[in-house]
Amino acid sequence: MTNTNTVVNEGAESPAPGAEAPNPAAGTVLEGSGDVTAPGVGGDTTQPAATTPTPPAATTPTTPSAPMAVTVTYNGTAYTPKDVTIKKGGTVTWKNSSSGNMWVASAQHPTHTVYSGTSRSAHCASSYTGAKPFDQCKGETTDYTFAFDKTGKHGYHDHINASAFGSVTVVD
Ligand SMILES: [Cu+2]
Repeated sequence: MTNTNTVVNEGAESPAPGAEAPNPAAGTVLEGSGDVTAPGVGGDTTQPAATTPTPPAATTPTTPSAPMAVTVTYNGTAYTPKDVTIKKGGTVTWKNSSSGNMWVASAQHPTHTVYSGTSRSAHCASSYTGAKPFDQCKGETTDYTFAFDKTGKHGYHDHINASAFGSVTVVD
């Protein structure tokens, strides 16, 4: 019998589990290393000012500006249109469609002082040299035009037939 020494090479030990102990330093949680500053904490959390979307400027219907020139027709008994509005510096032309004379004049009948501040006897006198009065100063079959540079509502009438009247509103 031959003993076969079966040499079992057992020497080979399994390599020491080289697994080295994990470096203790690694993964060490550095405690107290500071506050985990939450972003925004402490700071002024400036919220983007609640942006209230400004509605596109309330589209105010653009007021049609007053005209610079208006025509009023006089038929001998009434002015049409009776009340008109013009822009400051604008003019009103009274068309005399009657068969007779027309005498447009500022209120108040019979002195006509309201618009110009002077009376008919003064501003219609041939010697008058002041500003042109709002007074036709005589009856005419023709048209009459007057430029207004004073804002406000100015009443007028026909000096020949004072029951016919109207107004001119002058705006800036
Ligand atoms: Cu009058």
